[in-house]
Amino acid sequence: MDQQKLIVIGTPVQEGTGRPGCNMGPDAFRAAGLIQAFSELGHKVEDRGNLVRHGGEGAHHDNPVLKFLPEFVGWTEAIREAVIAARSEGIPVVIGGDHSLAAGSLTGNAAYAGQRGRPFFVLWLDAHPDFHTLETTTSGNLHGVPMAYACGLGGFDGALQKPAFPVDPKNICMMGIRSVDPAEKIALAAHGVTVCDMRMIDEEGVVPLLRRFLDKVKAAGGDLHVSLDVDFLDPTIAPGVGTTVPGGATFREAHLIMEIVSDSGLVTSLDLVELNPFLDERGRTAILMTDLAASLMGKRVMDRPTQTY
Ligand code: 5AB
Ligand code: MN
Ligand code: MN
Ligand code: MN
Repeated sequence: MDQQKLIVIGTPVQEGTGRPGCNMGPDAFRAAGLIQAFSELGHKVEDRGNLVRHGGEGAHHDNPVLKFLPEFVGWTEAIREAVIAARSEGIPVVIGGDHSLAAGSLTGNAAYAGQRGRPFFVLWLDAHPDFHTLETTTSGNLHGVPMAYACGLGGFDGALQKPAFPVDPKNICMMGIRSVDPAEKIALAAHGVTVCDMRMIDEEGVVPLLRRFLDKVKAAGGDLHVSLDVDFLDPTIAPGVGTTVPGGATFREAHLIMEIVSDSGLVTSLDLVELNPFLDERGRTAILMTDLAASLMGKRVMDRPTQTY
């Protein structure tokens, strides 16, 4: 990847999960050396510090299980605004914070692309599709809704503004999926989202699945947003997250994805989400996530092509 300007935006959001701790995520990324790792790769890095959310007052929806809806609305607005501003200068790297922050980062980055007539693609690395609406969620935890919101699905009316440039569900590739609720299953199929679940990864491997998607992004001349949820990774290597699901991506699968996406030179924005330092073991999850982000931004063991005999 060529030298880029990376703009790091801390978003200490934790209201979207059922448990506290993700508010410490941005500082754990900094302690793990994220800023330095990016600089050492030759990028210009600007750390904009931690965002403060907007008010979100008055947001209401009839589903009684929803938790912290006004906070979610306030964060979404603040993040969208910050991301649009950052995107005009470089690559926004939003460090969370729980995955509800993607409601703002996806819609902000999609708006930037849409205003310039460029198609917008999403590589979603997660155990979960986060494809609930405010109507279908049964947990009420709003880190389960950002992808459906960004696609402009119904079921958010009255609570949130419809995105001006909704993400086309056919431009999404989800990988690592292994926990899907019934309503999400129906919505994903109805909207034609590409879901590479863990079985597909086991059978085919990450490389062909990823290459097919990257070829599509390249052919379309699109922007590419990567959203990396800690629980994409197997909990044995990444314990610092509230929503562990067994059977996740291995250390090498995750790095290989980052390396191949990095080689494509297509990435225009990134989210690093769901890190909960309170649940981590001596910073190992923060360090692994930081190393994956560095791989995505160009860190390599060797420069290719290596010599063969
Ligand atoms: B995460 C669940 N589908 O709606 C729900 O970690 C889990 O950002 C959501 O992917 C997980 O509560 C959200 C059961
Ligand atoms: Mn503001
Ligand atoms: Mn998620
Ligand atoms: Mn998840």
